[in-house]
Amino acid sequence: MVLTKGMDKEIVEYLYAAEKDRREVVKVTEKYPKINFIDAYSIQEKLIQKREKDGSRRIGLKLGLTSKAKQEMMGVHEAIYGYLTDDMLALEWEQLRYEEFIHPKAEPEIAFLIKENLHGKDVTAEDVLSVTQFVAPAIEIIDSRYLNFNFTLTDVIADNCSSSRFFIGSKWTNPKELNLEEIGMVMSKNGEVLQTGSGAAVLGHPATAVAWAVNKLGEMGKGIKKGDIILSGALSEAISFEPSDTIQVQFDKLGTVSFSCK
Ligand code: OOG
Repeated sequence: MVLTKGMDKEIVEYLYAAEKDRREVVKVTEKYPKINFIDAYSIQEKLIQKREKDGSRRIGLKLGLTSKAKQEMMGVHEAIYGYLTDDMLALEWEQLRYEEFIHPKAEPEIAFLIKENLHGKDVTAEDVLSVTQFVAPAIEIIDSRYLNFNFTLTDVIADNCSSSRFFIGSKWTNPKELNLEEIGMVMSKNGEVLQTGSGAAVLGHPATAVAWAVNKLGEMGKGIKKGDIILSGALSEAISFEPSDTIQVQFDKLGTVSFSCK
């Protein structure tokens, strides 16, 4: 860890202000090239603590870079995780206000709704499924605070993995009724299909991705809790959108989730 106390506070303020002011900023590693993943997760934690001081509540986790394609694009071999807070939850029946974002993109995801606490370092996909009450279709809105979504892994972890908003569809299914890796997905914008994918794109199985995050948290004595919502990672590339666009994600068996923007 190369981070000093003054440095972490400065970075947290920098990223927090960028989000509040809806402003793109230069990536953190331009100024602090030596910071590493451990530093980045520590900055992320402090950023969330700052949100909590301002009244937000942690309600779950999100995974990122879970697809091989995205890992190769970034030249990394590991996924990343960030936190979801209650103010990130967006509602399907309300239009998203474009002015609240910097340069948002939408990603298709499968959400896990957790019914029991789960901690450990050897947690498996089966363990995750056994504490999952429901799975649901979801859309994550990512909105990196960095200029043109240009960042290193360290930068994106510090920035809470570009988290911004998320939608959970209204159909909830018992995961035992499905083979999540076989679920197909089609994402369209204004009726035009732009992305397709399958559950297997998420580290082979979305529950494997969640197990990875639980084990990673386990290294720090943390875990996931009853009531958590977990976004298991994008099934395809993200797509950008503008005011008056409508994005729809249709999953085989899992249902549909959509939003429009104004
Ligand atoms: C990082 C977050 C990506 C995912 O599911 O891969 C992500 C980014 O591309 O901004 O959430």
